Parts: sequence; structure tokens; C-alpha cells
Amino acid sequence: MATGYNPVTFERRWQDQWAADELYLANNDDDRPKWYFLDMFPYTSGDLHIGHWYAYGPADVMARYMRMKGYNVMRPIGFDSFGLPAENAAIKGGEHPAIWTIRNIDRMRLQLKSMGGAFDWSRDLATCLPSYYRWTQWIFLKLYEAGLAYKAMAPANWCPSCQTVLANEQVIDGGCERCESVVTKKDLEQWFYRITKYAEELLDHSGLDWPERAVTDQRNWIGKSIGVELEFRSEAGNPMPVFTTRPDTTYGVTFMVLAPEHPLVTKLTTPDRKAEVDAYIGMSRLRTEIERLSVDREKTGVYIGAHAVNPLSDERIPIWVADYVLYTYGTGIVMGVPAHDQRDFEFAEKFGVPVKVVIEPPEWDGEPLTEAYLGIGPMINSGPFDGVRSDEGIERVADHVEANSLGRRSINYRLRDWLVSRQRYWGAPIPVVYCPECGIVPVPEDQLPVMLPKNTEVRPTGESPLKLARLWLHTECPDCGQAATRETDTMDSFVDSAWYFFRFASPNHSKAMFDQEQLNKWLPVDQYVGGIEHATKHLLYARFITKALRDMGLFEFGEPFLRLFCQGVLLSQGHKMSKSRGNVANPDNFVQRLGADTVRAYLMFVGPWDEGGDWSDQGINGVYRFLNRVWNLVQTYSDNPPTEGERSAERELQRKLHKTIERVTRDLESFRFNTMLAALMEYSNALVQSQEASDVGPDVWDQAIQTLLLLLAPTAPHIAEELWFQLDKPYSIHQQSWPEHDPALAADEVVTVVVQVNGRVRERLRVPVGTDQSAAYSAATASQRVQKYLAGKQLRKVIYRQDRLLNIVAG
Ligand code: ANZ
Ligand code: ZN
Repeated sequence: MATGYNPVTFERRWQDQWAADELYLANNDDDRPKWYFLDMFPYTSGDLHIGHWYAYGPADVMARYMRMKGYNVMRPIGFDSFGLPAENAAIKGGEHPAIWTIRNIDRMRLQLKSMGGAFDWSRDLATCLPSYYRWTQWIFLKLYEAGLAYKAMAPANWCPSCQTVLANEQVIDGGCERCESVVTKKDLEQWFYRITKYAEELLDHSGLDWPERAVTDQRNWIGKSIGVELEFRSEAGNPMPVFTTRPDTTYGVTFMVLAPEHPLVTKLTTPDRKAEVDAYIGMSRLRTEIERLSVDREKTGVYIGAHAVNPLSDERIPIWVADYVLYTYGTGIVMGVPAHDQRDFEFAEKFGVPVKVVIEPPEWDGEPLTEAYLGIGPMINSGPFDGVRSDEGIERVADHVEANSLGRRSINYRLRDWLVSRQRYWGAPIPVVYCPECGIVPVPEDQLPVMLPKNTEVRPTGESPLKLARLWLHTECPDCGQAATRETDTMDSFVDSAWYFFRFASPNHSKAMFDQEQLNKWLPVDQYVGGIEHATKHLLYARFITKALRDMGLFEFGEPFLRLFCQGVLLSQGHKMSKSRGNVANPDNFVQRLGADTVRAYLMFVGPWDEGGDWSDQGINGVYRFLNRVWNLVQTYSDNPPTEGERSAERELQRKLHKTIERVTRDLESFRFNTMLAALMEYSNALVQSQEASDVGPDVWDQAIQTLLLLLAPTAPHIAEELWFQLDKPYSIHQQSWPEHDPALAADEVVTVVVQVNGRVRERLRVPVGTDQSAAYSAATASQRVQKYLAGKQLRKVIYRQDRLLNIVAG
């Protein structure tokens, strides 16, 4: 007796069964080729939201497919669980961040399980546990030893509302990435990781199969720029080096600009200008880098009363201070060339500074420019370089500068060192002790982890709450035994996630960050999946840490993620889902009503995975109906199995079957889940038709149904397992091999169509069975022999008998 599709009655049951049978545990001793598949692990912010599902659902299909293809798949999951949200929630709710975090982890675990994800739960980890952060601290010590971790005074991005410093990466459009407050500057002693040492290597993505966009984002973020450092001097003799990418424009310098933070500002400002300059500097401290660099913003600045000398032309040039020059880039001093740099042009226009053209624009009549000329042209007003084409001039001037010791060629990167200090509680303590005698003393490895003290009041004061943990704070110097104090900063949580993929190889190893043998076996990650927004943060940090550890000799590879896929964004009614808009789809509700399989399949169906799509309730019902159809198909089959007899449509069904295997496989390989599902839908429709016509024998039917379930298994693992079970096939469908298509069986059957022109046979065409008239006609007229007889004639009539004859009447 057929029963209706009711996923609630069996999805949980299969999840429990798979877990009990450890179906998705990746075995370390398995001879099949390994495939390390990783999704970016979730941050423990509370609920697993639809965005997580959109990342993990389709990814799960890939993992299951690779498993059926015969790979030893390792697909671990864990929790990124240190960081501000836990602490902020704790401050709001009066609850300890650890309690809040662990509760979220428990909840998210259940949600991940309800998805039917093929995760290896035996490798589960959480970055906030001492067994994990012990190794985060260990990596710090190693970087410190290697000179890659250092402490420096730095103007830090400061969020006045979160009361913490932020990395450049966490400042979005001048605002705090978490609370969107305007970020200001504050001078603090901070710990840095020297990622800039790897700037050049990080630009090299060769051998990686990554989306173009992720590569470009990283390249732009690193921002390599080739130029010259040229030595200007103030009239008083102070060196004023500038970094320029356009040495060919040096004769066009009409002003110099110092960044407001530059120490020379106070030195060179004349007494009569001091008040105005001080006021200007005070104001500029409130501006963010992004604002300051913006091309659109009206330029501001103040003349400081002093002059510099142009080393090439010996001209005397006024010095200004202006905030469009950044202290942290190049030398913090710019030579202003208004004729050929748009920002300089706007500045000059506003303040009445002369504009001196030194690259001749095409067809220039000598009139004042209306905007900077950025193109190439002959150099003019440039002394010995007059007449040289400016692109060649760049090299010529650079040679001249080097030959006369006026400066040198130089490369600048926009990339800054990674500021890892956080004055917050919920993070891995930086394992350092300050001794009055010995200074900075790293905590010896065997004393790790430096445990986070449990009972500390957590308040956002701008100082680390760890300062209040008196018992913890006061310790002994590991070197000399004297009274000493601990570092109270904790690490940016991006440090935790910059190495977690190593830990999954041997998550419970207690003697080292990883077990060498397991690391060699599993790393690097074969396929990584996550959002493109991580291109310049997590993905860059992870590559840096990998290269740094490689250079310490821990392993040989230098890239953690060989293939990367970035899923798109799921919208709802054309908008990003947001609580304030009230258009957030809650996956749990849909799972309870329609089942996890439907939600999974629907997410794949909304659009190409890398482009995202628009969630709609009607859409998900359509996918639900598809799974219903599959369900009923199998029920009808079990109730009324086909008998021997009619077999007229067998070959056709077989062809469809093998074509479907081919399509589904190809689509899966290229992450085109939406078209894969379309193929499965078409195929199931063909099966329904065939079932109604009962024109296929039992053996072919069995194979056809079996194939449908196998192809569906990665996408909708529960219904596939349930129907497989009902058909008495060997458990588990997820341990079966992926079906192979037979090209011979997939091939279209071909027939010979005779082509006549005006009743006489002129050609014989081999075409697929069932070719329609227009396709047959195109094929015929493509033949030269037919063309010959049609030349100069007008088409009057076409007579077509499918699969047999095409007669063209022309005259
Ligand atoms: C003179 C000049 C003439 C420039 C010209 C450009 C065009 P990228 O490509 O981003 O490296 N610059 C140098 N240091 C700066 C700083 N700290 N803050 C703001 N701007 C700075 O840009 C290099 C160019 O940016 C440099 O070349 C300098 O302006 C400016 F026709 O020097 B140029
Ligand atoms: Zn000491």
C-alpha cells in the first residue's frame, strides 16, 4: 500500500543511523585517494542561518559525490568561537562568554545534523577550548622566535563603541565592521604579525584553482606598486624622501605634502602658521583612511610656511600638510604634481597652487588644463629630458636618480602588517610575560596553554579585562623567577581561524599542533568553500600562516587551499536577507515542514551556486513536489512492478538514463547544481511517463529507478536512502559507487534520411532518430552536394517524412 512522502517520519531516523554506523568518519588508514573537503567553519553567533545552509548544503552534495566516486573524503566541521560577539552578548545578557558560546555550539551542532550533512563529527573542534588555543599560542611563540611577531607603537584603528582596536580589514567604509560606528585613531603598543614579509609570495596564485575575483581581491589588497624613492630636502636641510610611481613628472612638482602625522610637520612649521596647522591636524585625526583617500571628497590642507628643494630642477617648492596623504604609505610625503595627478590637481585648484605641465597632452594648445592629464606623451619643461616619451622617461629619470644618488628604485605594498592585539577578554591570551629585569619573555612552550582566567569581570573599558584578573596577571618571570606580569591582550580571532584546517588532520593530538603523519596524509585542503568576503582577511591570513610555518620546516607545501569555490549570496525578494527588513527565511521551519532534503535541493535550484539566487516560498514548494513525484514513482513501482511484455520504449529510456548520468556528473564536477537538478527532474518525468505507458521491462526498470536514486543521493540523502531501503537494496546508498554512463548507450540512435532535390536523390544524411524537419533541412542544405543543385534556385516546398526522406522542391 503506497504511503505519501512524509520526510519527518524518516529523516531523523537515517541521520541517527548514519551517525551510529560512523558512515562519514574519515579513516586515516584507507588506501583510496584522499580528498580533504572543507567549508569555512561557522562563527558561533547563535543560530545556523540560511546563509550557512547555502554554503553547507550544496557543499555537502559535492562531498557525498566524491565519496561515491571512490575517494576517502574528509569533511570536518568545527566552531570559530572566540571573538567580540560572544563578549558583547555576554555583556548584554550578563552571562559568561563561555556559557553563551557553548550553548550556541550545541544548538548549531543539532542544526548541522538536521541538515543531513556528511560531516566527520569525530574531528569536531572549537577555537575557544584550551586544547585548541594552546596551539594558537604555540604558533605565536614560533612566529616570535622567527621575528614574525613583534610589538610596536602604532596608531591603531579604534572603535569608540566596541572600545577596541580593529585591524584594517575590520574597518568597512570607515566604520567598525561589527557596530558600524565611525572608527578613529589611537596610539597603542600592539602586537603585529609580519605578513608584509610575504607580500610578494602572496601575490603568486600559480597552481591554485581559485575564482578570478578572489585572486584579484587579494592582489588589490596587497597593492604592489613599483616606483622611485626620491630625496627632496627642506631648505633647512631635512631629508624629505617621497615615493612616486611617476618620476617622469618630477619637473612638474609645484608643492610638497606631508601627512598630518608626519614628525616633520612640527619641525618645519613656521611660528606664524602653527595655530592653523595644529587645528588642522586635530581635525584630520577624526577621519578614516578611506575618507582621506577618497577621490570624491573635497581636498583640505594647510601651508606650513616652509619650503623644499626639487633635487632635479633645484626649484623652491612650498610645503603643505594635507590628509589625503597617508603617513603609513610610502614615506608619508608626496611630491605634488597637479598637472598629472587628479588629487594633486584638485588640491592645486582649490588652493591656487600653480599647475605646471610636463607631459604634453595630444593636441594641447598651451591653455590651462581642466583636469590632470594622466596619459603618455613627450616630456616638456623637463630640462635634459625634454622630448623623451614619458613611459620611457620613467626609466630614464629613475636611472638618473640612481646614478646621482638622489634616491633609488623602490617597491611599495599597500598591505600592512597584521595587527593581532585585542584589548578584549574572549580570545587566546598572548603568551608573553613582562619582567622588570628581562623585558619581554615568551612563555615557555611546556607552560602552554596560558589559560584564560575564568572569573573576570568583562567590561568594555578600552583596557583588557584581563588586567582585572589579579591572581592571573601576577606571575613569575620564566627566565629569572622574579615577580612579573602577563600580557593582557588577547589575539584577534582571525588568528584562530588562520590555522584550523591543520588541526583537523589530528584534532586530538596533544603533543604538537599536528601529528606529522596525519598532516602529510591530509593536507593541503583539496577543496575549500566559503564566501568571497573572506578574500582579504581569512584567506590571506591562512596563506600567510601556512607559508610562515613552512619556512620553519614544519611541512613542505606553501598553499593551504588548492581549489576554492565561493558561493554567491542568497537573496529574498531581491534583497539581502536582514532582520530589519524582516525577509529572513528560517531554515528550521522549512526543515520541519518540508524536510531537509527539500531545503537542500531548493538551495541548489535557486541559481548558479557562485551567483546566488532569490529565495521564494513558491520555489521551494516546486522542489518539494519534485521529491514527491520521485517518492510516488517508487511506491507505484513497488506496488505494481512491471511484468514481462511490452518493451517498445526500452532503448529510449536507456538512452535517457545514460545521458542523465553524463549530464549530472558533468554538472556536479563544475558545481552547476541547478542544472543538475533540472536534469534529474527531466529524467524523473520521463520515468513517470514510461511507467504510465508500461512500455519497459522489469530489468531495465529496475536499473532506471536504481540510477535515479543513486544520482539523487548526494542532493537528497534521506529520501534516497529511504527508497533504497524500501527496494531492499544493500545499505547504505551512500556507500555505493557513482553510476558510470556508457557512451554507446547514451548515443542517439541514427538513421539515414534520403535527400532529394526535385525528386532526384542527391544525398544521404545520418541523423539522430526523431530529427525534426527544420533540423533535417539545415543538415541537408549544409551539404555541398545539395547546395550544388539548389544554386540559383528558389525554394518552393519541403516535404519531410521523419527518419526517412527529405524532398526539396526548388526552381
Ligand atoms: C607624484 C605623482 C605624479 C604621482 C603623478 C602620481 C601621478 P600607488 O600606485 O597607489 O602606489 N603617494 C605616495 N605616497 C602616498 C601617500 N603616503 N599617501 C597618498 N598618496 C601617496 O600610488 C603612488 C602615488 O601615490 C605616488 O606617485 C604619489 O603620487 C602618491 F603624475 O608621485 B605620485
Ligand atoms: Zn626576568
